Amino acid sequence: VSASKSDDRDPSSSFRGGESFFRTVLQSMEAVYLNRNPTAKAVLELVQSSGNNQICYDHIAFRTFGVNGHGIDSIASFFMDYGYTKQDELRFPAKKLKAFWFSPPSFHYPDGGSGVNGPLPRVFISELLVDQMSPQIQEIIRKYTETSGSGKKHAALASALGSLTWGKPLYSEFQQLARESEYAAWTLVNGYAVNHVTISIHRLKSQLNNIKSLNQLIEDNGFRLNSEGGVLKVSPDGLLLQSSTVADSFPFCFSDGVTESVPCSYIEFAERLVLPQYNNLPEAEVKEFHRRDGFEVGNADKIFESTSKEQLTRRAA
Ligand code: OOG
Ligand code: NI
Repeated sequence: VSASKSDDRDPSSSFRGGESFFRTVLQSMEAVYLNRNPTAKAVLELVQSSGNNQICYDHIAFRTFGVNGHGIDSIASFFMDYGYTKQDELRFPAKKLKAFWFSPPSFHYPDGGSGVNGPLPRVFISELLVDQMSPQIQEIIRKYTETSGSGKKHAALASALGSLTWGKPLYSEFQQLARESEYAAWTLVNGYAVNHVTISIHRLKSQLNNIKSLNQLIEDNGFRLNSEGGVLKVSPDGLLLQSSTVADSFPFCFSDGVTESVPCSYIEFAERLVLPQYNNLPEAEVKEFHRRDGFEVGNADKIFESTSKEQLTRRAA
C-alpha cells in the first residue's frame, strides 16, 4: 500500500519492498491494540473527528520479561531488522525495570499517510529485571517463558497476532505477580501486545496541537487520565510533555477456568517542544529533528502507572 511507483524505482533504497511488509506488521499490531482497547480507539476517533485527519504516532511501546532471551532484544530485533537504531537506556531501580528506545529509519511516506502509514514512530521497549525479583516470582516467570520454547524468536509475530507465546497462567499466579510487580502481572497476561501508542501532539493540525488543550478535550469527553505525579508529566528541561489515559481492562480466561478482569493497554500523548538553538526558526520550517528527542526517566516512571490498580480503581474526579 505504501510504496509508490517512484519509490520502487528509487535506486538509493534497497528497502522499498521490505518497508511495505514492515508497515503491514505494524498495522496488525495496531489492529490488535484497537480491538482490545475501546478507550484507545475512541480517543483516536475523537482526536481525528476534531479536525485531524492525519495522526502521527510519536512512539509505540512494549513490555517484556528480562530473562533468557525474552527481554528487550526479543522484540527489538524485529525493529532493528527494518532499520531502527538503538538509542539510550533508561533505568527504573524501584520498579526493577530497564528500557531502551529506538529511533526509526527515515522513509518516504505517502502524502496523507496517517498512523502506521505516516512517519514511522519511535519504539520504547522495557524489560523486568527478573533476576532481582523474589524466588517465587522468578519461578512463575521462568516457568511460563520456558513453556514458550522458541517463542522469544517470534515476538513480533505474537504481537501482530495478539497471541501469548506461553500458556495461560493460573489466576493465583497472576495475583502473586501483581502483589510484587504490576508490570510483571501485566506482561504475563498481555505478552508482546502493544502496551500503548502515543499521539504526536505538536504534529496535529488543529488547535489541539498543545497538550493542555488535548488533555482538556480528553477529560471533557469523560475519559480518565493517569494522575500519578500530576496529569501532565514534564521533563526537567521543560521540552518533553506527556500524559496518558488510564488503561482499559478485559476479561482474561485463566487456565484454572476463572475469568477475571485484567488491565490491558492505554493511549499516550506527547508534545515535543523546539530545542532552544532552533527557537528562531519560522514555524513552517520546524521539522521533527528540531524538537526535543528521546525519553525521560521521571516522566516514564509515572506513565508506567497507567496500568496500575491504583489508577484503574481511582474514583472518577
Ligand atoms: C512504558 C511507560 C513509559 C514513556 O513514553 O516514557 C513511556 C510502559 O508503560 O510500559 O511510555
Ligand atoms: Ni510512552
